[in-house]
Amino acid sequence: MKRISLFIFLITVSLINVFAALPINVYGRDYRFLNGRWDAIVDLYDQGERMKVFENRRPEGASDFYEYSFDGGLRLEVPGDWNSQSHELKYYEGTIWYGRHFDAEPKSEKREILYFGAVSYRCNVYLNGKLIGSHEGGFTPFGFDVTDYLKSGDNFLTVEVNNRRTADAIPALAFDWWNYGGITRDVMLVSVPDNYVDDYFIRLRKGTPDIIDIDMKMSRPEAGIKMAVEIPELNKRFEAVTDGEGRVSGSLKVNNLRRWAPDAPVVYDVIVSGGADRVEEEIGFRNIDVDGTRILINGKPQFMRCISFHEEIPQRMGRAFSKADATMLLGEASDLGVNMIRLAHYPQNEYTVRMAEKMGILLWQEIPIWQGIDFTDEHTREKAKTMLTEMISRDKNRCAVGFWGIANETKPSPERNDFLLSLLETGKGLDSTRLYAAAFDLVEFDRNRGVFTMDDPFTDNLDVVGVNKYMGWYHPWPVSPDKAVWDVVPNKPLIISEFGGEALYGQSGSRDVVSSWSEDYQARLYEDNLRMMENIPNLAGVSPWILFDFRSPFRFHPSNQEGWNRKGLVSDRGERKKAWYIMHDFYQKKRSEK
Ligand code: GCB
Repeated sequence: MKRISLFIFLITVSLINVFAALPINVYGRDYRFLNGRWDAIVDLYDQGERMKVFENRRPEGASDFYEYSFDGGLRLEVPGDWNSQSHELKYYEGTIWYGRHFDAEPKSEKREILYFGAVSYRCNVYLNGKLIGSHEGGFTPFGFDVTDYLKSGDNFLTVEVNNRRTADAIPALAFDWWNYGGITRDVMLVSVPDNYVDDYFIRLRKGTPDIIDIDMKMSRPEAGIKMAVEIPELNKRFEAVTDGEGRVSGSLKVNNLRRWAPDAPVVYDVIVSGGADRVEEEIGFRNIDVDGTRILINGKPQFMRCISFHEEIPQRMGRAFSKADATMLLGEASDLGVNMIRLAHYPQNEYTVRMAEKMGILLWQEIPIWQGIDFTDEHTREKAKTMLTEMISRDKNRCAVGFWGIANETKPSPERNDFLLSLLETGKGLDSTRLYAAAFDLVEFDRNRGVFTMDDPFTDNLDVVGVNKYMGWYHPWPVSPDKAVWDVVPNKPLIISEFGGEALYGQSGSRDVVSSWSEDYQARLYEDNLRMMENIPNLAGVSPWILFDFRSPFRFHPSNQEGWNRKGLVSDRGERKKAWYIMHDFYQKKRSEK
């Protein structure tokens, strides 16, 4: 408990940390990776702080001794979760200290930013023995300006990582996926000019096919700095000088713009410059709107053929983090015939988002507000806002992201409503061009009316409503599937954001018995659900749960689950189940209907 309060203290310190710095689009800059094998110390009882492990001392005098050493112990791959790297760490929830040396040659005209793609779940970062900052939240990037802390020659970087579940965390105490801990995404040292392009938001203006709005910011609040956006292929250039806050805003009219769409993933090379800085980007432009119960992409209605996956490679039983991982996950999704992915249940790595964009796959990206969140806790609310801000800040220039998801399966209460409203306010303050969505599991069958309904007035605040409904799995059918009538958010687009059931690949059994855990029952469940969905009047898309079987401590059945949620259309070893083919055919049909 004490330990967690120390973390909270350090994280609070980090909120006022003068070194916190995160230039947008680190991959478009001058950087070097600090990935690789790091030394590690497992600190189950949280003693490292007291021992000052971050000082990385070695005995010098005859009476010196230290009860730790980074040398000769455990080594862990970065990026990577620790759970999949050692059998003993499979269930580990606690602290691990990561340490590594690296050489640096700081240049006087440059600033050096230490960047972390994600650390799960909370961390304190020390450079050459000094605390430089902290972060909480396992799925979003953060960075620190370490220019004044870097030495010429050898430097020692220590990261204290803790993944203990707590009631005030997001997600909180229990969630249906593996609680991977570690430095799970790229670590980079990014070199930028002294005054650098800190941020930009370049997007198509809502409701117009040809006006690109531009907002940019330099790192220093200094007037008179020239900033520019260039799109060579369109022969367009925007130029302006910063105001006293270091900001620039404006727009470009483009007559011959080809818009990005799921079946036409057009992206343009874009060069953003400011002062001595220059960042290379690829940006696509598209409109996304709602018209009654339909979702429009570039003004045309589109039925969303969606799937979800966790950021996990089941074959490796570990977190996905690389381009190769993104290729595998997106490739399997694309084979299913999707035009959209709901990235479950948290922001996933930038490789996945950028690759999806190139492949023409629309994304629903959400923060891990997943059941069991303490909506009464002010700190938790602030954390949620930070996560939302970090997610939007990283991906606001990714046209593939069409939806920001703010919550999954929450129950109405004044506190919940207030919490989610404040998230919407934060989100829309940063980006009002996308659709805001959340997924709910409150649809019930009203026996008096004989219809499926949902009573959650919060849905009024959203553009698109997701419904997770496990008919034939958690809920027996009250009427036959083709007789099911839905009256759920009738005036809005509804996406069935989850449905499905579990089956062990290769297991045959009765099509009528849930507990057969068979591919046959799962296939029938899919047939039934799709039949029901054909009659949902405001249905704008469907998303089976889930592409791959995934690891979850929720799932203890000894022969059918063994720590795996088996709702995948594809097994943990990549084998397609019968239900995969049903979904594939359905998506083929939907595609030809458009
Ligand atoms: C849900 C959750 C999802 C679970 C799924 C299940 O409603 O949103 O995270 O994994 O159900 O398998 O029960």
